[in-house]
Amino acid sequence: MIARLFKSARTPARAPASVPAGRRVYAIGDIHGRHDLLIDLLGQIEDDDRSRGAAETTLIFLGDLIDRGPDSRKVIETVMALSDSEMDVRIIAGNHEEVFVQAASGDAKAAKFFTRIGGRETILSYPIDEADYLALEYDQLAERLLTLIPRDHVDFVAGFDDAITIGDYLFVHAGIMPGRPLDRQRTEDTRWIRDRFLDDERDHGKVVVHGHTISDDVEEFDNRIGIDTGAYCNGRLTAIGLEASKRWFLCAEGEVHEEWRNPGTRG
Ligand SMILES: [Mn+2]
Repeated sequence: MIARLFKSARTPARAPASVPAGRRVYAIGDIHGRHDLLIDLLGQIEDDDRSRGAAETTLIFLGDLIDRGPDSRKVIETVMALSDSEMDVRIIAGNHEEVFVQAASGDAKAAKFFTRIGGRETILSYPIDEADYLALEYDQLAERLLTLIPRDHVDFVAGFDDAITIGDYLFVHAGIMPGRPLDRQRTEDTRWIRDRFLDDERDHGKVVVHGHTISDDVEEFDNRIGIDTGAYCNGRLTAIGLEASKRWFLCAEGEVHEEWRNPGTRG
């Protein structure tokens, strides 16, 4: 972590990154079932957007909307409603969305893995008793998920993007594989990568805005900006705002329940 703090000081200065004239972009980090923080942050973004005057505004979700926190179903419903509204909404799939879609499609192995990474809380946000849930074997659980989770939720999540480019910025869930062309990135990297990306000091051609790896505060470097501030475990959900070469951050803060920090496995 110390090495990362000194990274930006060693990187030579270059022209500031920007988004095209007339555009304004907000990107929201990993929500992980914290519907309360999402509603708070969306309110802040609405006020901020209005106060900055007219622009073509885009709202980006950086993935991991679900799991670990208590209200994943409500998060999906809220984001579905937003994407059906007039607003320009773009949503990136995180590693948790990838496993959710596999588990909700009847795959028992995926269902087992899902429950190990906080999917238990997502499942229990749908109408099933905890006792019923605990009584199911994984193949039974996978079958139950086919009807428990509405198909329109699964189809919605399955349609999320892998990466979005706007101006000098690239938005992805986890990061990119350094040295590989940005238009030839693999989803296993953009959804799952950690240290090989986080520790790399090269100019990637775009400033990479990402979530996935939690930090206590925003990690802002010349080549990447990490905004996963740990909604479920630190009680902080962060958004970045971008316009021309300006950059700013908004944050919703709330309490953390101890059980969210320790997503249980089944049985
Ligand atoms: Mn993630």
